[in-house]
Amino acid sequence: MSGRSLLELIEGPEDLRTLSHRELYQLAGEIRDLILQVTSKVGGHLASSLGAVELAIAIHRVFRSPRDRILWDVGHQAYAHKILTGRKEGFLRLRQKGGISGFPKREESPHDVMDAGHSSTAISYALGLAIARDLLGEDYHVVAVIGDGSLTGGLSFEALNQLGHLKKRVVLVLNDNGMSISRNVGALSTYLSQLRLNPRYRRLKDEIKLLVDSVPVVGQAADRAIHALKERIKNFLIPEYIFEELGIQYVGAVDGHDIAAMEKDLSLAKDADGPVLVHVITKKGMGYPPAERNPELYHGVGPFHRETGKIKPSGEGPSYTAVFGRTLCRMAERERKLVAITAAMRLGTGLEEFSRQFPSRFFDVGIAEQHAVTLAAGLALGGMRPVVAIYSTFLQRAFDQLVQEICLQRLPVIFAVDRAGLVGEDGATHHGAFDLSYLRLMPGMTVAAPKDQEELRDLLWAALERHEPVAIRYPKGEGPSRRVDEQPKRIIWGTWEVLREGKDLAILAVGRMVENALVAAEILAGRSLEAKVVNARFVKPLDMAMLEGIASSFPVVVTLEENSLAGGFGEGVASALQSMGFSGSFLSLGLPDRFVGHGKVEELWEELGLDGPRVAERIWEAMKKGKTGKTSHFNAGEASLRLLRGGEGGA
Ligand SMILES: Cc1ncc(C[n+]2csc(CCOP(=O)(O)OP(=O)(O)O)c2C)c(N)n1
Repeated sequence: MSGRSLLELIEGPEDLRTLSHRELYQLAGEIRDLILQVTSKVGGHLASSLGAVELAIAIHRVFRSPRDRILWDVGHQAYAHKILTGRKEGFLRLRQKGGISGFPKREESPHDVMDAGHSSTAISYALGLAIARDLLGEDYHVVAVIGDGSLTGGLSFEALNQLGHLKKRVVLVLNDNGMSISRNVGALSTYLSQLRLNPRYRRLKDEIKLLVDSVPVVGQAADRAIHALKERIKNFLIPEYIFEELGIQYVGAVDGHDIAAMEKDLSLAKDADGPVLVHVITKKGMGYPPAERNPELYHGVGPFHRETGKIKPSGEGPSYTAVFGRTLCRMAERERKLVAITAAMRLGTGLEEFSRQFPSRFFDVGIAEQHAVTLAAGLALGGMRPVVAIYSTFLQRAFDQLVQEICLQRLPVIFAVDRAGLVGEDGATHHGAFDLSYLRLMPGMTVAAPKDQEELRDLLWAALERHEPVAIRYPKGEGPSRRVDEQPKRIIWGTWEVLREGKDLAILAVGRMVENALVAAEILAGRSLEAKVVNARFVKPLDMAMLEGIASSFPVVVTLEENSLAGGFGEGVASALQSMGFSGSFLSLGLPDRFVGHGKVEELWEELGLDGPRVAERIWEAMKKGKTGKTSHFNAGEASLRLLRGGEGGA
């Protein structure tokens, strides 16, 4: 092999066609190198993407993107696809503000068929595209690449059900590495590992068919009866493929790092006139030993040392997630009925230790948030105390279950809503921007948000004493607490906490924004504006007693939250103030009514005017205008300062 770079020659997928198989493997090595170079600096979905390099090459050689539509479920494994489709330079700015996204994104490239991020959507999208194609008389292939983990999501089954029925021409590529983020779980996973581990399975099927068919039939009269009997014997003896039972042809299993073998099977699938599933076996983390050894750790990883694989510490103090995990173990020691549920995020939600200490009380349900919530409802009906740990963005999937199965019946389930607020580099699909809005509207749901990790511990213990639904939302990463011991402090349920006294205005801040409010108050104090700062740790119900006191003694009330302003805490406070007859001015700061992109959290706060100095500036500006104008409504960027007199303002 020459020393020249092949990647340099690849401007688009068509450039792959001229390369020999030997060169393709060299190219795969160069792609892996680039992925490692970039993710070791900025983090990303490393192990999944390393596992899908040869797969991306084979697919792009057999199909013609963007004419043929290639869909990557979740999209976290699509780095090689990005690099092969004209974004190798852009890849250097992966996940950075203004740079390319870590997931497929339509605005980024015609090769990205849909915006992805949440799992188990690709088969539905693919079927939709295939129906549209046929109705419009167009001619292209639709290829959906889905992992064995994502196949466990209920949405995938709903789509398979209709795909097998309509028999549309779609190629499904099952990228099976035996892993979700953690080891994949469930009956389907066990079934797939049978197919994966036993290459004789397919041969056995063919052999039985041949054997039964070769038994001679004697005489005309016996012909039909014996034919029927033969079919029954075959059905009884042959281990059927679940997919074929659903009407989807099965091809494989094929080695997902053997480009030629995959090209052969993909070409076969391409020529079929109905739905085909190509079962591809890949190794998560392929080509980078630390990720091969521990694919769970390197699934979604922060910056790491490339030579040693050592992950760089992200900050001082324990993360909220770690405090949740540790506290839950202590709670489980005290409360024997406590059970913990995760939807395929054991590590991410901090439940690793719990799963080890209490294996019979730990449930990983797969990527199945709706089921996780309903399972919790069943467990609660059966007398258990379930704690469901799900990221804010993924809990969106279970909106209806939260309403119907939990709140309507006032079941005592605790929701640990991790990754609330901005998550940074994963961007729009992963920000926890809406949980306060969607949880607030549910009757009977208590919604709480700690200002730091210690308060998370205290809220969890306090929630265990309640016999009603409680959601506690907290952000990614570390907070202000440097050390968190295990002894909880008592919290009076439903109360807010005054952190700083002032007389000119009151800032009511939620969760991580409490710190920013304190910074803002300090800056405003330098301009002779004395701000009272309140830790509004209960978003629902509000601390009405404290709010009434504030409404009657402050001319200006400001709310600050890391949630969409639409339906968020600020709206709740505004309508409460209005019903109290508050006659002062109100300013509400939070996430705007648009999707926020990716970048470091601090950069995004800066862009949105939510870091301490910008919060101070926005309050200052709004109050300056308010003081001089004293009219009904002022705009301060995304925020508005309004008088809440005479039925005006509100939400
Ligand atoms: C609805 C939803 N829940 C959870 C996640 C988090 N998540 C991202 S990838 C992943 C595992 C996917 O496993 P698999 O499809 O097998 O892909 P692999 O990473 O193993 O290649 C999970 C749980 C998500 N993206 N969407």
